[in-house]
Amino acid sequence: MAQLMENEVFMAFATYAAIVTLKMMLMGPITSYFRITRGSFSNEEDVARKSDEEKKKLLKSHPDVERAQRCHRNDLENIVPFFFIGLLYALTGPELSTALLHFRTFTACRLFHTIAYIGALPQPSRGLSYLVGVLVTTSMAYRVLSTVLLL
Ligand code: GSH
Repeated sequence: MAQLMENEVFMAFATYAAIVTLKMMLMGPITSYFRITRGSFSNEEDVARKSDEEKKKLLKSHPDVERAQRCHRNDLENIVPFFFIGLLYALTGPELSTALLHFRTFTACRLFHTIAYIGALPQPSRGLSYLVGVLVTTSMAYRVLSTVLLL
């Protein structure tokens, strides 16, 4: 582990993996914020102290809460694969500049995807950020597979 931490590509991966993981974790508090400000809860116990009339109003979905949840799910669909593929990719010994290009592009794409999704920006902004992120992960997977298959 100590040896890995001296490897520049692995250090770069650890940095960007931590950034996108923290970004994904931020979706929880963002969803909570929308729940509280929009008055939208899904569990009886969350509104236990309210009157029956208030409960009826609060126990309903809200488009902003659902949007934040979809954004969170999309992060899971993309950041979890980036984490595993990126780790394997870092172990294949790529050039630092190429690795940084992959990690930075993916990170920028996921940050922008969240801004586009939560801000409801016009398409194809969100679609493009998603697509470029997928291409980055696919490119890293290609390097992993070609390295392993040539061994
Ligand atoms: N699970 C995704 C979906 O249902 O849309 C697969 C395709 C995807 O991730 N598309 C991007 C997206 O932001 C670009 S359009 N989808 C919205 C979402 O996952 O809620």
